[in-house]
Amino acid sequence: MHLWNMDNPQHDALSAVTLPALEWYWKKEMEPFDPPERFFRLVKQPDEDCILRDDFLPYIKALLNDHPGLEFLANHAEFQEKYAVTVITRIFYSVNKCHSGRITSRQVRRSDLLESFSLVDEEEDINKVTRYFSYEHFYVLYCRFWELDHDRDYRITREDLLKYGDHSLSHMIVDRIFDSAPRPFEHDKVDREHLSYEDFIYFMLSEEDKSNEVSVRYWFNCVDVDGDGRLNNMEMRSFYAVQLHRMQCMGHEIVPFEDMLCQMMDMIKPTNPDHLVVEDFMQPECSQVSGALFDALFNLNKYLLFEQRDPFVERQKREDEFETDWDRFACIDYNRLAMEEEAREEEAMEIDWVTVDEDEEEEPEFNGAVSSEAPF
Ligand SMILES: [Ca+2]
Ligand SMILES: [Ca+2]
Repeated sequence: MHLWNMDNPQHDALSAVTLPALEWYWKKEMEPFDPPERFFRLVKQPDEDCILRDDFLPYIKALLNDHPGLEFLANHAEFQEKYAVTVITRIFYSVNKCHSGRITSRQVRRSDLLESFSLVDEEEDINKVTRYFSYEHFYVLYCRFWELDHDRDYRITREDLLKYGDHSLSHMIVDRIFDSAPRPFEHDKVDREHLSYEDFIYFMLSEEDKSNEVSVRYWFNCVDVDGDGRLNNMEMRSFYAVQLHRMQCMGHEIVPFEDMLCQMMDMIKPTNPDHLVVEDFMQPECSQVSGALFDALFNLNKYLLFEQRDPFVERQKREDEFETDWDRFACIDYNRLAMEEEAREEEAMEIDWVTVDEDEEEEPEFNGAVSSEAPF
């Protein structure tokens, strides 16, 4: 309608779509183009040359109204909104690799957006649509954010992020995440003291799957402190020094920097042994090991796991049903959260019984005691 009104100023402005307007639209905007270009033109605003964040909203709203897998969210406007934010941010993470916040026609063409949109249209089990739309993936992302955002102002601080994954990140990488990691939106006024939920999604997707191009660039950017596009010994050594200190404090056997680096270089086999460039991490045989170097530099818990890895578990991992490390992580973490939630519910029921038995009249005072619970 907007397009028609812009293109036909000689007519009275339309307030509803008429058949001639629809035919005109089809002939002008759809018929001459192939499916990816049609998708692009349909989603973007008529006077823009790229897709912006809010352009996906009407489609996610329609999905929330019609998809059987999302029916149970019908009376929870707040979670519907968070679901939409999550799906849209995940789309930008994978499709808008340059993180400009503007998806171009070329990016649509090189992405799996069309397949994902048509899959979610056909597939009744929303959790099978692991690209962008899975409810379980949303649940995991949002619960993890909720756990850290204890004051409920919808943003997290450096202190909060240090608690992520059982305090697995070093303070040095947390500072770099806040100071220089890519952010999805609001580029002109980035709040470097906080991470929004959208920023957190970028962080968490990168943290839990270090084997794809977007996450490699995310972490590379964080460790490349001088920004020259190379990871040199000094940069890696300074991150590793913080890890060494933590290993010592916790009484773990320490691995000297040179030994760690030597082991990593043997796996990554960079073109130039003096420094690493992003392309070194992108070699196909490298995708499963490149994350190990990043973990060695800033994620103590994962590095210790890597050091003690069990070849049997490694093989199982390679042969399981999951396409990506993120899918595997999200499935395991969803089950963990669901079990915790179940245990909490059982506990709450027991408390209820006790209250009813002992002190029936005071029961209403229990309201409000649930603020630390997960949001669902
Ligand atoms: Ca907060
Ligand atoms: Ca550098």
